[in-house]
Amino acid sequence: MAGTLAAAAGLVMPPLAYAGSLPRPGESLDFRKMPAFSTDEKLTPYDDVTSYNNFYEFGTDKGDPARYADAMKTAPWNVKVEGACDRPGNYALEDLLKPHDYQERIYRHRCVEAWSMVVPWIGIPLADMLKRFQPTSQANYVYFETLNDPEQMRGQRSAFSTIDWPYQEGLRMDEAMNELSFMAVGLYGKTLPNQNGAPLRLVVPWKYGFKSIKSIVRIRFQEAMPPTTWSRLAPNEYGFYANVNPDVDHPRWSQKRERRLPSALFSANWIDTRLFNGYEQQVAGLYKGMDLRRYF
Ligand SMILES: Nc1nc2c(c(=O)[nH]1)N[C@H]1C(S)=C(S)[C@@H](COP(=O)(O)O)O[C@H]1N2
Ligand SMILES: [Mo]
Repeated sequence: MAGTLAAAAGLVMPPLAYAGSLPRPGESLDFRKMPAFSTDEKLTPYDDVTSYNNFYEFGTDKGDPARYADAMKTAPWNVKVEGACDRPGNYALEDLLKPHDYQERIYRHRCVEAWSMVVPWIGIPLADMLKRFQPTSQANYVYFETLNDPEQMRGQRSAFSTIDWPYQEGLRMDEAMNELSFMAVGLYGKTLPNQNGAPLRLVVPWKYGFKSIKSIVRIRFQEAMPPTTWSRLAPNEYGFYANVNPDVDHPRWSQKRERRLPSALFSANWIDTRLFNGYEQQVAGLYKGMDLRRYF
């Protein structure tokens, strides 16, 4: 009986390959290059992008995610959409991605720890995805959550972990709808390696890297500013906004410069950090009249 139903629903047929469908891990993606969202800067090599990571669910060492993230199962993958929107639901990843064409965007990525990379991401504009859920006028903020599964994520099992899982992030609605905000499914032309946040991760290039939450399983539209992992852990060090700003130092180090990867710690390739990570033209308007020292 179950077999008959599955056959009737087409579930036993091999899935057809079409633009926008979800390819298998490590598979090449079809995408359009986007000259308006690119840079002349040298790309950080694939090996560095995929072996020097922050993904505390798998440990705090930069090599831990590449070492351990394969234990995470990324298919099937569902994303719960809830809160102030007209189209809430529990969506299969394929259905979320199906209507969209993939773009390549080459963005700078600036970690709050003062290292940076240049990454060719593949994905879709966040605004295009969020609009489909029809957020209501109550939706002032959008909240994101990472998978919480200690069996698959050894960092969540660690007794030394200070993070209250799941990892949480959020954006003001106008930030989320900005043309730069991006939902990535791949990098370097292929689906995301697990250590980079497979199968779906946010990329917000004018903000410190911790805003770019990985392996997303929940999206919620809400009226109030959501709690976020790092601002809860150390509110005097990490704010909700987390805009890259060389004039607002971290309490324990300067943010004026950054170490561009690849670079060894002691023969480091230091460059000046730019306001909004060099994306001032696209995003400065979002913060007009706001004191960036107070709203850091
Ligand atoms: N769920 C989750 N998302 C996360 C993190 C994390 O620990 N857990 N680390 C953040 C930080 S601090 C950075 S710098 C980027 C790193 O992304 P990358 O490893 O793809 O370069 O992921 C961000 N997203
Ligand atoms: Mo980071």
